[in-house]
Amino acid sequence: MTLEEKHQELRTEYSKTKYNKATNKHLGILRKKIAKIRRELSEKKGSTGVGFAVRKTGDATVALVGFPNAGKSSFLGDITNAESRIADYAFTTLTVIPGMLEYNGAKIQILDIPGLIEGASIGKGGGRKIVSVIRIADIIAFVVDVNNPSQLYKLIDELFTLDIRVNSEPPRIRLERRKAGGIDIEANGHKVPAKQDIVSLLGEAKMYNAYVVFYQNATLDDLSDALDNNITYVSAITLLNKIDTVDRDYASTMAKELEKTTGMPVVQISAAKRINLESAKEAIFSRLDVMRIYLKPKGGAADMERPLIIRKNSTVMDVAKKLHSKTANLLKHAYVSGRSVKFSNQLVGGEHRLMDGDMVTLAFDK
Ligand SMILES: Nc1nc2c(ncn2[C@@H]2O[C@H](COP(=O)(O)OP(=O)(O)O)[C@@H](O)[C@H]2O)c(=O)[nH]1
Ligand SMILES: [Mg+2]
Repeated sequence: MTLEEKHQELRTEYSKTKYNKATNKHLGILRKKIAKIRRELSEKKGSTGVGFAVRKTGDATVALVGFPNAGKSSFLGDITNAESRIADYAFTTLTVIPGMLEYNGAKIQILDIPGLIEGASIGKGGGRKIVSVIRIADIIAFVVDVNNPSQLYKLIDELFTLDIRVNSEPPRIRLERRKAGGIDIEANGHKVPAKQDIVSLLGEAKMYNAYVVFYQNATLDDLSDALDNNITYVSAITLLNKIDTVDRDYASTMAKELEKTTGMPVVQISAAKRINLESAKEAIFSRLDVMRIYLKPKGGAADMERPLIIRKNSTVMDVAKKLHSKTANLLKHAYVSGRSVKFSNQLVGGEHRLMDGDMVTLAFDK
């Protein structure tokens, strides 16, 4: 059997297997096998690592992912300013259409990725290209037709076989190669696989001497993910579109169900009738894990129109680095007003953690 035939066979078995508690494990194994064959196929075709460049601009990037006709282009057109829309990028087998959304003072680049159709990416290297776009994205926004909600599961699985894990964290397992001494395992009281299984899995990766530390309960699948540097972890939200075409109760039942099974926020929208677009923007913004910091020059007024957009949990020093990468080490202290402090204009050091909406004045050594 050729690799292509094997791939097709596994996909057929996969799509015939119904989701339930009993088949869950089997499906997981199938997904792993499909991912492995797909990797081998793309290596054979010499297309591994052939990504393509999308210019990353703005404060953050969102990838729109969905089946054809789910409403991606309509949504992009709704929320991005036509004037600020950049010309389309054309690529040989894949086109990515970018738009810019301004929200809460942040410039958010939205990339419409057409062509993520079940199975279609295989063989043309298309899968790797999709991966290269998703890798530069901070989050994914799935666009799903409310009339066909199971699209969401298919999309998540499709990405899984492309080594993209949606809404999951990298396993907290430390792997340290050693020169000798065999495999040493530190379970730290967590539930971990049997030693012989760990040894044989590491053996497949040609790791015969290593120190393995678990910081969480883990399965062999988790360990296999920890061994793999090609896996991308990304968080996502779902836009459940075309709610104008169904009963309101039906739409909310579906939204709740998807939220429960996938653990991600689901926003009900209609791109065509422009329903709930504000909630969609808000959901995107809060999933981005960024915050707004208002900069106030000493003795001047803060610019309330253009906040600095920076990762949540950033410190005063992170802000200094983002503003003045070369002179950040000259930071003396800062004055902060807002939720992260008790008083307004409170004197803080570089290590102080800021919160969304804080106002900051930086003081540097001359
Ligand atoms: N009724 C309805 N139709 C929609 C909605 N959003 C998109 N459509 C229609 O669905 C079709 C596909 O939309 P499009 O944005 O091109 O989908 P894409 O292939 O995901 O980019 C078009 O005919 C749209 O007018 C919606 O919210 N409600
Ligand atoms: Mg489209």
